[in-house]
This record gives sequence, structure tokens and C-alpha cells, in this order.
Amino acid sequence: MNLSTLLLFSFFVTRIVAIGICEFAQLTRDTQIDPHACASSYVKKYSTIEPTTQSTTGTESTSEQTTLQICGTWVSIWNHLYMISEGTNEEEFEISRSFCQSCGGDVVIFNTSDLLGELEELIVTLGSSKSNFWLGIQRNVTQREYFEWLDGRPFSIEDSAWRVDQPNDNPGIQNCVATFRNDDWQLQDKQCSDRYDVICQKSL
Ligand SMILES: [Ca+2]
Repeated sequence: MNLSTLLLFSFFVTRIVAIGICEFAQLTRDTQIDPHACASSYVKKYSTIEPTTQSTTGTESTSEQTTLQICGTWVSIWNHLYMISEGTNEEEFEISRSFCQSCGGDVVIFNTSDLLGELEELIVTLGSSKSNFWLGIQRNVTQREYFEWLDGRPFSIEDSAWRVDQPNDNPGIQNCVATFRNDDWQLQDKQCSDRYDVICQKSL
């Protein structure tokens, strides 16, 4: 046996022994063996099952808690029940809508000629100090110049409830509508991925 054959033989023997140790560690779940000292196949196998973000402080769960989870108290006003997501974080429109639906309602809609007046009265009556809310109005995505309430009724873009220069569909994907306290509750079209509070409504 020449030198090169001997070296090649030694390499394979070493690899077989290393893999054997690693496979044994896998079977016995011996956590004392450093996986980085094992064959690459062993490391890859274990990298798929090792926890990557486990925490003893629980801080990782904070991001999940930002979603709306706990229904508040429904308040009876104008023959409907209303609720604002007090005590929770602002969320995207679809998450906010799912929250309202999970609580038995939907995002608020109105049937009035005085939308801004009713909005202010409603929020004051609910006692909310929050400032920006999703409303149950969405852009018609096939006829983008039109908006509709969630129950299908048209919402006029000529309505004086819009803030000046709104709706402007900037940058061409503003399919949701929110109301803003600092704008006297006037409306703006916004991206549905923006995050605001929400007013939920359900029938008595
Ligand atoms: Ca806009």
C-alpha cells in the first residue's frame, strides 16, 4: 500500500467513525456533543429541528400580541352596538376587519347625510381618545374612481367628508379609507396595509 492509498484509507475511516458518533448522538439525543464537530450531513439534519427564536423572557411573543385579540365592550347607540379597539395596537384593515368579525360585527358603516357629525358624536360617546380609525369604505378595484360601503352602497367621492385633495389614490393602491381626528374627522384614502384603530359595529 503506497502513501496516497494509505491517506485515502485513513480519511474514509475517520469519516465513518465521525458519522457513527453523530448518528449515535442523534439516537440518544446527547446534547453534549457539539454538532459543529460532526459531519456536515449531521449538522444539516439537526439544523432543521433546532429552535431558532426560543426565549426565556417571552419577549418574542410581543409581536403576536400586537394583533387585535380581545373584544371590548359593545355600547348601544342609534339602535346599533359599537366598539373601539381600545387597549390594543393599530392594525392593517383586513386584520382590523377580522377582529370586528370575530367579535360578532364588522367595520363601521353609516347611512347619513352628516357623516362627520355622526363620526364625532359616536367617538365622543364611546369616550375614545384615539385619533385614526378605519371605516367600512373601500375603493372599487375595477372602477377605481368609485368607493363603496362594505354593504355595497356607493359612497360619493364628491362628499364633503373628504379631506382637501383626497381621495388621491397615491400611489395607485389606496383602496381603504380612514378618518382622522386632526382633520376634523375628514376622510382620506389610504393603503390597506397602513395601521389604524378601528370602529366596529353590529346590530342589536
Ligand atoms: Ca390618499
